[in-house]
Amino acid sequence: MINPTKKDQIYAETHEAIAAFQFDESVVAVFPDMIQRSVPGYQTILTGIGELTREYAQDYSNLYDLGCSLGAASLTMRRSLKAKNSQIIAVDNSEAMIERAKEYIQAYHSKVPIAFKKADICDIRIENASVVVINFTLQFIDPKQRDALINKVYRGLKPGGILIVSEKLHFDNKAVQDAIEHMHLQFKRANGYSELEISQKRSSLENVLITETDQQHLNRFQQAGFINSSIWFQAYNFASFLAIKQR
Ligand code: GEK
Repeated sequence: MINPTKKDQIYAETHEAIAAFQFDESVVAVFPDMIQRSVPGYQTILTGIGELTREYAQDYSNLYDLGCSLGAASLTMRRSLKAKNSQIIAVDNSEAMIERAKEYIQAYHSKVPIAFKKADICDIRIENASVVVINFTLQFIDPKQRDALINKVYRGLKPGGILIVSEKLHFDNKAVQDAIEHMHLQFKRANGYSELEISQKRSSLENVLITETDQQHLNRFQQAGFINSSIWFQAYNFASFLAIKQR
């Protein structure tokens, strides 16, 4: 059973060689602690996902949580859901994550079904959707595949449906990039990560987590067909976007 308070110490000791970051058993076991201590505003974003779901989920529709990890966004969506006869589809391509997510979610009872699927989010069908959440997962997708994924989401959304995308960002302006990155470093230090942990984690994420600017994201939403999109929340270099499909 998952222990949501188990501390992330994956990079606390010196690693001889830093392997590319993977969502394997070792990460799954500490995931709630890792994401809380690394992503400023994570909890507020989950609360916002709940609020937006309450407003925008439609009866007889699908709600998607793409890159669900342990299902935190699915849970918050389910708690806030007012729409009738809708279901949540939670997708992740890490076997370890999906298996733990299933166990984890069993602890919470609800009549709203959550269907867990182990799949690449670039390969699945999106249909009859009213809410699609991609919470800190687009950044792990090959940049060449990102346009196709967002286009697919747009096509699969019902009129009036929404897409929520949360991402780590970078900034074109070097002075701004340095200042905000420094604030994020301070956030991690304040949350107990050592210099060794921070630098080893950074190496392991290189070429795995590929950030874009806010404008790149907004342009992609527009090109996919979303007329209405904006950042609705930002903490340092972590932001969440809302895109609404016209009715
Ligand atoms: C949360 N949304 O707690 N297809 C499916 N899943 C993928 C893919 C892919 N191509 N690439 C990566 N993943 C969650 C947090 S974590 C964010 C999401 C982070 C999955 C990967 O296995 C992992 O579970 C998740 O995306 C990213 O609200 O760790 O920073």
